[in-house]
Amino acid sequence: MTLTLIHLENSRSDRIVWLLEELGLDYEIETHQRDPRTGRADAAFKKLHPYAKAPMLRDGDRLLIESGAIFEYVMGRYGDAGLRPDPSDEDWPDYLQWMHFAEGSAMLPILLDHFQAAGLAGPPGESMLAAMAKDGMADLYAYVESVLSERDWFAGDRFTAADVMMGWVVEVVEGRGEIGPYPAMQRALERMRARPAYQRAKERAAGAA
Ligand SMILES: N[C@@H](CCC(=O)N[C@@H](CS)C(=O)NCC(=O)O)C(=O)O
Repeated sequence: MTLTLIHLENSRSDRIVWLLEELGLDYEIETHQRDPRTGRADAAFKKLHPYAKAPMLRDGDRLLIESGAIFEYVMGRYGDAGLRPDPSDEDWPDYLQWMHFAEGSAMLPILLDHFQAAGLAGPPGESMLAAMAKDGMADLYAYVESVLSERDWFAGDRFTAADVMMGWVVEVVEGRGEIGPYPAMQRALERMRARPAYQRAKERAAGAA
């Protein structure tokens, strides 16, 4: 079995590198660059799949897209190293929620705000969409902060794959320069970054060619 992560620099595929390191699996990385002007993936990347988005994972003749699906696929097929609570576990509902929340809810207001700030919805800050994005982000940040104020990890008192999914979202908040008022999010990032698999993933993604 050779797993190949089709990796786009500075993207959601950072999550998959971290997950694969947490699981201790062998894998290769095929790195693609973003167009410096548009931020979009390069032409070779776009030819790989009819809905080419990072991350993509190749396993034999299968090519999967969608972060959460790739998480479930890899852990289901190659073992979860204890990072996926069993349905009988009291933390399972939280685990499920955060696994899906990361892409299903959290990224929407962040992307709306990103695009309106880039002027795609008229003058930045003036459209209805800008107001909607700002409200959505305020709700999102308050919710995540309240949960991380009560516990160390998204799905209870131990690290799970949901922390890898949501950890990337918290890194986006930090990357936007907006994490300052949120000490629980900051502490969560410190805990994540202290994990050896996280550090290996960063080195691996940076060195991948
Ligand atoms: N919900 C999808 C989102 C995938 C997505 O939008 N990926 C971005 C990178 S973070 C991408 O491929 N952008 C480059 C492009 O669209 O050309 C997932 O989690 O996999």
